[in-house]
Amino acid sequence: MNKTIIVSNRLPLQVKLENNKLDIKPSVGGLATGMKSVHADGNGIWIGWSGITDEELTPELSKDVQTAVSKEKCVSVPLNQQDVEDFYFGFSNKALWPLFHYFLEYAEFDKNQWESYKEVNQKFADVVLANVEDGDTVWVHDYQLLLLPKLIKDKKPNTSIGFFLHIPYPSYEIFRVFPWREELLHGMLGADLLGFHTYDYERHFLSSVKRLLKLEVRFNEISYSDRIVKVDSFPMGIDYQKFHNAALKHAQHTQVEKTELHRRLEDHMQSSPDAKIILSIDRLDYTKGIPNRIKAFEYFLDKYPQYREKVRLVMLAVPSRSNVDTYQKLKRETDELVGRINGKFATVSWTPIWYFYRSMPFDNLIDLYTSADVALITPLRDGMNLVAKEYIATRVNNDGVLILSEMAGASIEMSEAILINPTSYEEIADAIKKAIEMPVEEQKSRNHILQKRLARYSVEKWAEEFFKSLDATKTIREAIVAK
Ligand code: ADQ
Repeated sequence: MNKTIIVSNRLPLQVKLENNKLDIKPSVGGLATGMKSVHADGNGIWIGWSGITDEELTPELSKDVQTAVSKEKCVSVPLNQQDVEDFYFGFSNKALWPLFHYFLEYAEFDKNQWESYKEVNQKFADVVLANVEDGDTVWVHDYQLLLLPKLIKDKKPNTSIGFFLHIPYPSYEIFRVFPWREELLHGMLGADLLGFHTYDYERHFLSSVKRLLKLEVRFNEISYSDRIVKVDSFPMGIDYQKFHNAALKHAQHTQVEKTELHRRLEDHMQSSPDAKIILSIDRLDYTKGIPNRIKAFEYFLDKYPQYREKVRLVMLAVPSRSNVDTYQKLKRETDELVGRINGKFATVSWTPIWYFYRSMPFDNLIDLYTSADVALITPLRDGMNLVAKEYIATRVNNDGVLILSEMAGASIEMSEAILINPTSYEEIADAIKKAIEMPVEEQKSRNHILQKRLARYSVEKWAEEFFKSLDATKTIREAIVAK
């Protein structure tokens, strides 16, 4: 029986090693949810790194990891510390991530790290090749594995290979800067179907292929040696019901069932019923536009002083890649800005910004989403942005206002939100005012449309559409062979 193999940098598991004891839990991320039905189906497997380096494992523990992950239908790719340093923190996050998000000034193109990127992609390929058979389908995810499709296709041409990029694909003028640009494109073109979040990313990719590789492109199909590679956009959705139902349940929690955060937020609302909560949630990443958001909030408090003590920005920043220096700098800048603005405006009874630098459990995430009158999401670049969609899914009474950056892929499907240019403090400040003053009826009518759309195009639907399209490429391949 043919099977489906999912490949991503990390396995959908949280693997912890404490006192030589393994603790393995399924992770709850969006991708894991979207793939759940595919992964649970038949004899499919998921290949990726467990999060534990070779150096941390004795041969015995290494066997234990394989046995434990295989119970979850996963196979782990062994990576050593140097791989993680050069391939992940190095090339993936210091070259590809900034380049693809238009942060050229942060991109470092280090030849040794590029070599490591190639070696690690080969390590992933070795594990895939040891598990794949003719007729199987392989779905590769994200920017850490751009070379993998070709490494598989070259050895196993009779497999269907899909690739999905979770981050933006930059315009040709940005991509052409990359020193190993042709090799990277050839790596991606090993796939039969390449998926992007938006039509613009798809268009940018096709333009790079045309201009750098001089390949023939007809609509969204590329003639590549004796194959046709299809390119399409598949905007990723969320597990809508999970967020919506959690919010419904949240509203019925008894005093004992409420989390500490829930109670604190309720106290806040009771003590100042007119005060509005503006929420932002993101990984602490320079692409997410955190400093410009804080500065825009300062601008708002300066421009509209009547709202001082009437609004609070609750900002959750999840620690991310904290051993990369640009992320450390961003952390310092964020801490300083929050401190400065709180110092400038705070009164004995009011702190304008509540800033949490940590990861929070799902229940607390729901506490925050459901308590927020406004969600302020201002990335400078973002492949999609699922937080915007999750906020809308939790608005069980249909109220609440989403302010969303035009630079997030999600803005294409969420035009009922207040869309802003994240570099304009003026626009953000005016959007905050508009959001706070928006009549409830208008909030509801905007959110009603958004919710209907999000419920329909869920993450399961996204995976289903991708597979349908990948299956169709199989039919085209068979027709070409038959000719
Ligand atoms: P990310 O850059 O991580 O993803 P995003 O799409 O916003 O960004 O997803 C973040 C996820 O983490 C959300 O599902 C959110 O619920 C969760 N999360 C955020 N803060 C949390 C916290 N404190 N505790 C626990 N969970 C938290 C990349 C791309 C995006 C793209 C996604 C999916 O950069 O543009 O939308 O992949 O393709």
